[in-house]
Amino acid sequence: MQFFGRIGLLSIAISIGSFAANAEVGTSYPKHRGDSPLSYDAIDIPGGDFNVTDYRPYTLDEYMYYDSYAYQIDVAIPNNRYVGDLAEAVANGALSENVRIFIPAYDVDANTVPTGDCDWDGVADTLYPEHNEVYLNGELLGVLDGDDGLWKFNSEFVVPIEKLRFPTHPGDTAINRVQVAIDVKNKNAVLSSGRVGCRVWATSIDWIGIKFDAADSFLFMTGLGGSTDSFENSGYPEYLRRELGINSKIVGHNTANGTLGCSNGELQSVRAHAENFILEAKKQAQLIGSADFHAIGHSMGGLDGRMALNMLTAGKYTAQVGTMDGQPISHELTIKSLLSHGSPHEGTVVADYFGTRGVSEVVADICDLETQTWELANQFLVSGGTPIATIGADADSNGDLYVDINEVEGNQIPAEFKGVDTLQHANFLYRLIYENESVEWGTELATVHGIPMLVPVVVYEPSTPNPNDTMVSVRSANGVPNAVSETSLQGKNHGTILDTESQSQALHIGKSTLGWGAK
Ligand SMILES: [Ca+2]
Ligand SMILES: [Ca+2]
Ligand SMILES: [Ca+2]
Ligand SMILES: [Ca+2]
Repeated sequence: MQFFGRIGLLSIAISIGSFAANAEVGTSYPKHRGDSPLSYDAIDIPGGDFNVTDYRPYTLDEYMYYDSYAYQIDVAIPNNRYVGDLAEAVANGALSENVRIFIPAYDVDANTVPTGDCDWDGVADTLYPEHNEVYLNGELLGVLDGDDGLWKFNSEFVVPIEKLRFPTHPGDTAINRVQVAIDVKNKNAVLSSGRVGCRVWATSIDWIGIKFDAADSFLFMTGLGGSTDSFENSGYPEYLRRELGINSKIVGHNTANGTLGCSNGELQSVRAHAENFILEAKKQAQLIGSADFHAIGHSMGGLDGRMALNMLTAGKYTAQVGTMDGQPISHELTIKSLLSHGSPHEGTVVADYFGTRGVSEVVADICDLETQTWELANQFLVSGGTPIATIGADADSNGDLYVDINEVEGNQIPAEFKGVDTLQHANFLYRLIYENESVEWGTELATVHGIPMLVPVVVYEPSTPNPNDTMVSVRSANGVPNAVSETSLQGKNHGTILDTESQSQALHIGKSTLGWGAK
């Protein structure tokens, strides 16, 4: 028996993996300027949770004595890393309790007691070692350490995170002010003549860095139809915020329509969703000042997520996450993990069935959910080592091969719709998946007007029992090659696979295998 649909599958290997053409330059930030032997990128890449200033004419990289100004160094350092509620984030471990401030300083004569007659009156004055005070947002943190003629990497300034200013809304920028007052003690020294101030010491500062650690936030990927409703009504984002202190963003999309056509195996609509997702992820990265995310996909969203991982493996995608001394900082967009809820990783016979009825020609999304598409896609779709965890479910909680009114509660196909009893439809789909491996157009030899010829017929390939959530089988939902975790829930349908019980399972999986909440 031959299957018409398989011809198109050859194209999948070509279309997957052809994204390198979209490659952008990777992480970029201003180059270090200055004389200290240690650049800031020895600490971390600037941007996100590392705010740096390196280039300020007449301020940084200048050998400076005290003068009439209160502070010889006075810099405003932007912080655009949005972490939501600060206290909530710290309490849940999503944000470090402390901030560390780095200041490489040259020629801080902290250990030399000078002698001299600064006011020329013949009487030796009481003078002091170099005492350079460091302030954050007007509050004294301590003094710079160092020695004569040497660069000293000052990294001892550790302050509670509450002292640092954070943006209160995504897209906002907070300003933190770091000030250094040079040779304060000699500036205020009372000399033998009664005069005040003796110009003794000078110092030079190369750059100032403010470092904290924040956990990566979540991007929710919506299922078939792209509506954000399912996540918005699930309480899922709120649950993760309460439990982990981490904010999230729901990414929706349009339904890919028939203009994409249905060429089995090309994954045109999955790719269109993934491209849209990457675009939205870049926007979110710019708004929150971080290009690292964990992705959570429902239904088709999980497939879009795998395509996005494939695209990120094939080429670099970057997002501007902030600025440093007025220059842009770009980070590589990184999806740290993917968790899918009820995603048909091996396709679904529901799509096959509708495919044989012409629906795939109208809705390209259906086309990309067919089983034969994923038979081959799973061989080519690589995730670049990103951990993927999957959750599937069997809606038939009592195993009587019938989904009753309770078992379809919260499902996309409810027991009743506008006064019509639709329970039979849910049961039709449950049995369709339960009993069949695939539904495809095939051919059979028939005699037409006395002439033997191949005629198209719909072929049901029977399956071993295939428990499912009325849309996706447990096996398909857990069908990602090399998943780090596979979970099968009992008594959850395609809608309730996002419910509170499922969410607490997800949280456990996310924390134990996907690095959720890690800073
Ligand atoms: Ca004197
Ligand atoms: Ca000095
Ligand atoms: Ca510098
Ligand atoms: Ca049942």
